[in-house]
Amino acid sequence: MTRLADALKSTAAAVNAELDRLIVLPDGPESRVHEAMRYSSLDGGKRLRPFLVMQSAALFNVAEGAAIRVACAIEMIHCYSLIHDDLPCMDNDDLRRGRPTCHRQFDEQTALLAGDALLTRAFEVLAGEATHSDPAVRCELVAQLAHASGADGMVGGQMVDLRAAEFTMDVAAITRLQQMKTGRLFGFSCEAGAVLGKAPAPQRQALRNYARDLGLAFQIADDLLDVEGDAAEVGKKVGKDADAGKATFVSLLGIDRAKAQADMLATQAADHLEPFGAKADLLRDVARYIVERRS
Ligand code: GRG
Repeated sequence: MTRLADALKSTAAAVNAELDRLIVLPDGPESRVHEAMRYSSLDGGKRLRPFLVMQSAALFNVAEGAAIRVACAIEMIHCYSLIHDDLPCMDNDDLRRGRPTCHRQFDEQTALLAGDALLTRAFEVLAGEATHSDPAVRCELVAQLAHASGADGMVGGQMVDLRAAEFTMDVAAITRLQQMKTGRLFGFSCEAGAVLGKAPAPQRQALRNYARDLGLAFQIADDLLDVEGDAAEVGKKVGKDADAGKATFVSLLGIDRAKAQADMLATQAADHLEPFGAKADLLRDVARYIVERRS
């Protein structure tokens, strides 16, 4: 998988360089929030969502300079969600991406504001003319990202997660929760290239199908890492789900069936890419990587 490792590395470098340009440090006292935004978004993470944006955009020969802005916008949303998820009122975590969480490094108020500011900056970037010459395309990206990350998507999924003890969380309920909480951002990332490239409906649908299976495979792998992973390697605390008595794919299916399910979903995800031929090979590779990763 050197081909994938090299491609992930080069996307991460491009994302870092663009985020560095997009989140500048001003002179005034407000610079503390910019510092916290940079702390939590530069130099860290696997950059999976940006990678999916860049690869889906490449399928339609979209200019890299446009795609990288969308890649950074989705990463900003993802980083905001991690900052807020780590806060004392949520998971109260000390470690993220192998470093102190934002509120530990700065303080709770600054972390809250840094998350808010990354969230809003993401939409400012999408709305910028450099993202696409057609305002209708920019508008569609803004609307889709808002839908994916808001109360009908990631935030809604987090709400269901917080209320999980009130309901019977069977496999169907966990699947719905995870599709909202993590799946929708993967969905946006995979479809964004098709939106930028004004791709026809069947190709957009193929990418949506790929994203649906990939997102679930990712979440099952994440649940497995929480049981089997090593905190130093994963870069965050593990064993949290069991400690919290949470129902997960692993607690419901058991380790072996969860692994088999993740493996089947990764294969199925790759199968949806058939219309794109060899051009989608890196997207196929990443589906496999997502279930085999150690962090
Ligand atoms: C408005 C308070 C408030 C919250 C926003 C917190 C939140 C809504 C949603 C939580 C979303 C969340 C943290 C989901 C977990 C998804 C997940 C497994 C993240 C880790 O993703 P990776 O493995 O991480 O891609 P890296 O570090 O590689 O980017």
